[in-house]
Amino acid sequence: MRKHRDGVYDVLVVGAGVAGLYAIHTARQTQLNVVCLEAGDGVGGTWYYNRYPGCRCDVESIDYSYSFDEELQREWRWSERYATQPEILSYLNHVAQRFDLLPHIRFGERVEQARFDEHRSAWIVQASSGREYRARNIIFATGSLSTPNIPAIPGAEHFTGDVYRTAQWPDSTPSFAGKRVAVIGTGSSGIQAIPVVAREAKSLTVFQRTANYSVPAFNRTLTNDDYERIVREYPERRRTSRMSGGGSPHQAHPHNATDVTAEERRAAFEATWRTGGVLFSKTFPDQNIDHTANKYAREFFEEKIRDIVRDPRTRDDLIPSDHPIGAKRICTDSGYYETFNRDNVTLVNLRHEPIEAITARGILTSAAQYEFDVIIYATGFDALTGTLQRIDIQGAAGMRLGDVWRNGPLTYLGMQIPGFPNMFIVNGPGSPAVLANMILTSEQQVSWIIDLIAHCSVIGVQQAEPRRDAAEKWTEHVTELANGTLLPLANSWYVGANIPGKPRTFMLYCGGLGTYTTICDDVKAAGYEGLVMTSRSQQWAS
Ligand code: NA7
Repeated sequence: MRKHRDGVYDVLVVGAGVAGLYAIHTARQTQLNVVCLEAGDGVGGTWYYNRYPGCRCDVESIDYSYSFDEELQREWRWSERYATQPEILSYLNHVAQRFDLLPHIRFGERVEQARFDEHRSAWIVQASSGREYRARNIIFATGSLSTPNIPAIPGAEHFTGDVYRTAQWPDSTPSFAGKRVAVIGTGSSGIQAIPVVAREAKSLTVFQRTANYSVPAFNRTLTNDDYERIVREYPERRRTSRMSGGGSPHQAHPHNATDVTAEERRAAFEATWRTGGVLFSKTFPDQNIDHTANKYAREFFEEKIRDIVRDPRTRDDLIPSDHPIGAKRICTDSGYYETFNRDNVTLVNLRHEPIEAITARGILTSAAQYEFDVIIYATGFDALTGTLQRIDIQGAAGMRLGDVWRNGPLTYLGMQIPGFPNMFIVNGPGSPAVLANMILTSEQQVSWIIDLIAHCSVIGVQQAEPRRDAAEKWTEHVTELANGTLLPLANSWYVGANIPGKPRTFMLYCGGLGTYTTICDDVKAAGYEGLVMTSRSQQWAS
């Protein structure tokens, strides 16, 4: 790998997940010297760590795959409609090998500090090995959901059984046969793991704090006929996805839920229910903005669940009552609700009996002491800001990211921060991130970032950062858009409510991937409007 003569890389990428791999590839294609530091021992990011049983992507595999290379797109065969974690991980390993990205990655190298040296216009990065790296530009491709949330439950350290975390699952899957297992958490991870663990364990007790909305995946294997059709339709499918709200080709009903008859409404909900998964949240265009439309969707959902779950009390406990459907990402399951009809499965509603402590033998709630051999934490992540705030990031004049974001994240287009020149984030706060297909959002943001870096190099600019007022305006816009929807109304990780003490602010851009892409393209076309660019001899703002 080449460096500049002064030992400074053009680009240092942090993280070798979906976005990081594409950043390495794009930097290389643009003739930039690039190095990537990855804390894990392999590529994959999210898909490297989340190895829990039942782990899958809730976006269809043919959409949740890179679109930048026609041949790659045509040659890779997904076996199922929703890919499992092992299949996605082998896909990402394939991409890393096929595009010769591995020589650029330093594995087992966690970034501990990144400090901007204003005189040299370079980032000085300290890594866990003790090595120091220097780069003109730093791209944090550290993922939206990469720092696990481990709740501080009193006594947790005294439990004498086995403890697992979905987000840090061991390489070899443990056997739960003959074991009494507890799962804490009923988000996407818990909902995927629970049916699989229940089939193996002697008993499974699910500790649920907030009931969630989950829609069956209707997963199936993909046939040769499917593939012929997919390859034929890919160009149009990708074009529609890139300009859509959520990065998938599926369109909402042409009318609002509040403007159609009860029969039409039912038929539309039934159709998206049968399509499967998160798409149910997009049945009608007004479903996430209008309380009445949302109520219709909730009522339909509730009927479905009441049809599946037999025990009346468990059924009631599984029906969400405190937030609109879609205000937390709808989960996608394979037999989740059916699992509660098994004799070996029990649901504990923590709203009725909160956890008081973990003891040597199990979990103590306000109502009972439960005994377990295994506790699985499926308790989510310190999302979007947590990973970056755990790194000591210092911008110009020693400004610390932790201080700048104390009251909530401030970004320009979700990719840059005033006072932090030549620093970029992919799928960070202020961007669509998980509200869209994250492979497409990664491609779009990385391409924009690398274009800007190349542009600066061509015109002799050493430093580029957003103006404070431009970042404030963008961040206000992100908040305003969210406030026009029902999305901030749940205590979700979207608003940081899952982490005690985290400032409550809706962190994602919810105007849709297509609109976001147009805005980013317009900013670029206007000569990177909103950025301050500094050369050795002059400084100008546009
Ligand atoms: P989530 O969706 O944040 O789910 C975490 C779950 O853990 C959720 O049910 C939480 O309840 C529960 N939780 C968190 N802390 C506690 C404590 N202290 N006690 C009891 N229960 C707790 O994370 P996932 O990993 O499942 O999914 C993350 C994303 O991955 C998902 O949105 C998809 O985009 C893919 P709460 O709801 O906070 O009451």
